[in-house]
Amino acid sequence: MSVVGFDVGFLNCYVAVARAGGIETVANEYSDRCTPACVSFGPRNRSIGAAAKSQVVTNCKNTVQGFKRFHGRAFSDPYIQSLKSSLVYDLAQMPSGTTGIKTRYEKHFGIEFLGLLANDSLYHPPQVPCYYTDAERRSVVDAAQIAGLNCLRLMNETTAVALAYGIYKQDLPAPEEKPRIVVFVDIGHSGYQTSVCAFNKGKLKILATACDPELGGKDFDEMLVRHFCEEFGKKYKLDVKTKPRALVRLYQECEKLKKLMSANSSDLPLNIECFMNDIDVSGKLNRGQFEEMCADVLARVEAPLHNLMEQAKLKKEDIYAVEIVGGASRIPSVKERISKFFGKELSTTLNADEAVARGCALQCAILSPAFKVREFSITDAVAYPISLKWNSAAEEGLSDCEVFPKNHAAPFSKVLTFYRREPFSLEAYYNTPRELPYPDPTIGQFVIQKVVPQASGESSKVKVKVRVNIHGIFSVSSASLVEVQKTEEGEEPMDTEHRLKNTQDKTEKKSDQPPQAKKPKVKTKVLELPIENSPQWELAIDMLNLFVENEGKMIMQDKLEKERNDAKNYVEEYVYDMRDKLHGRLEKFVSEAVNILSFQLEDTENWLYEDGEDQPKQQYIDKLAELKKLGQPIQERYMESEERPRAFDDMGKQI
Ligand code: ATP
Ligand code: MG
Ligand code: K
Repeated sequence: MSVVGFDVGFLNCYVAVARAGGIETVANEYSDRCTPACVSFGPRNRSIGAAAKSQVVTNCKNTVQGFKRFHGRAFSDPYIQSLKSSLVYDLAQMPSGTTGIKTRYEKHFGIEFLGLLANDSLYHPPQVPCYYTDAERRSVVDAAQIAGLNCLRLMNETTAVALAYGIYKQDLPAPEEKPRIVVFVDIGHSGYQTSVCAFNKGKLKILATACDPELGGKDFDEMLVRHFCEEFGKKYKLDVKTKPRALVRLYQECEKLKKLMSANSSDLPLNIECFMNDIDVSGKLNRGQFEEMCADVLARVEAPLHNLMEQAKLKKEDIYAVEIVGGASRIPSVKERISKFFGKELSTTLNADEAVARGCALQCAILSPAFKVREFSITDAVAYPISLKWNSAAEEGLSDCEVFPKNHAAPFSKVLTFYRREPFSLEAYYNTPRELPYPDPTIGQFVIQKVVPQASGESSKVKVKVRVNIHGIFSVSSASLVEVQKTEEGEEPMDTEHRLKNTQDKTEKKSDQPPQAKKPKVKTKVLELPIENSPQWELAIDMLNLFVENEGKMIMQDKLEKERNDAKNYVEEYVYDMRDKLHGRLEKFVSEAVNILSFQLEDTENWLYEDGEDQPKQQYIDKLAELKKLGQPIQERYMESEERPRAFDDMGKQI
């Protein structure tokens, strides 16, 4: 068994494995530690990672990138609708109302289906941006399940970075001392996240997070693309936006140019051959011009930092270090702005690309009994305040209550007490809708079933446990009814309709009854109540099963397709190899049969490009056997003649 940490980015994926010697970032089949977050659908099979990325231009309609932003989003979401026009591939509405992607396969794929990137043992996705909502998180957990992974913990990206930073530090303040406060900044391709974290020996606590989910490397690319579209429009009279292929190529070249500009402030060229209508295009740009055209993007760097410090109620002097990670954190003017904001040099002690994956692998190693890792406790923070509302029996109307305020510690459970005679429902929602990435603040509906009055006819006391779990997902995790069996004197206090009680996981088992309320002759029995859970945009279980089944089929199909292709390649190789040899070292050993074989080889070559281009595997196997039947005797004659002199040699030596 191995435990693996995954950073599935908007653009890039990194995978780290826990080994006896420590954490190691692993390379993919191309010996590259960075794998593009890309899936391409060919006529028969999928390719993933670098193989898929190589098809963004040639198979642009069926090659999907940047799917991270669709998790748990309704198709009708205005954000999703606004993206549609800028995507090369098409989106589709799934039966549940969520977003899917249209591909050349008959089916439309739910995002869960794509988010997985499962390839051998390499890709498991337990990491999300800290600003992900409940629905987005559930979608990623589903994706992991479809990929056949046991997701130990869905981790916030900046929390993973904080763990990677803290676990090896020997000089953290003792538990009773003032904690060391570190700010983490991750700027990737799509999103910008910051968190402020308090470290003591053996533990970390996220104090606050702030972000701009729409600020990242892609925005700088966008500015460059816009600039060159305009320039090429004037210079070459080309309307680049009308040709998806040209546009995709321009994006690729602009990204390269952007990276070069991080290391170089002089004029840099951008050349693309045969760009559109057989025209070669070229342009140039320097860092000063780049910064000027990106002024609006750069101006957005500070707001999340302000927000972060305000939430944490910290002063800049309280900050021990500012650690930056993520590819776009390498842009000099981004660094400058962050550094200026805090009035200090930034630290780059972590690997900017791999820190998230390494932190996730560390977390898995801590959670897994198979590894002995230094104890390190991680307390994360709730991203958006969560409220519950319900129909109030007493007040004849709607009541609500904030159960988890913003930045509340997580994972965490709380118990609410209700007095009811019949089943009732709770609705969980985010109470600051304007903070959310989408308009619908609903988290889910939870119906507490089988509630009955007491034998006396009075309301029953119902305890409901609500929880934000280790993945950062909210649920009503259990409910129970307290049945009072005998009351001889006194009655249960019923002053409040509901009471909120905090029970950190460790102390959960303690009795909820205030000791004074206990009367000696009262006997109570606790009955577990069933809960009907309907989280918003939930992937229904039959859908999930269908996806799991389809994934199995697709893996099988990918495997069969690979075998078919291999069989075809063997035929092709044999044709070229034998043809060379027939004109080379085999020439002397052929009889009239050579002509037949030569013809056959040529025939087969033509066949491979015509009817034989797309045949079942067996056809290629048969074809190869046919050729070998003719080729084998010739090769045998050759082998014999090679062996003969050597045999004499050996005998000669013996004498
Ligand atoms: P996200 O975290 O938003 O989901 P991601 O994890 O895929 O995305 P990263 O791999 O951290 O993103 O960063 C990729 C981005 O960083 C790209 O926009 C890339 O162009 C940019 N980038 C990488 N290296 C450099 C560099 N040297 N200079 C400027 N930008 C860079
Ligand atoms: Mg990232
Ligand atoms: K462990």
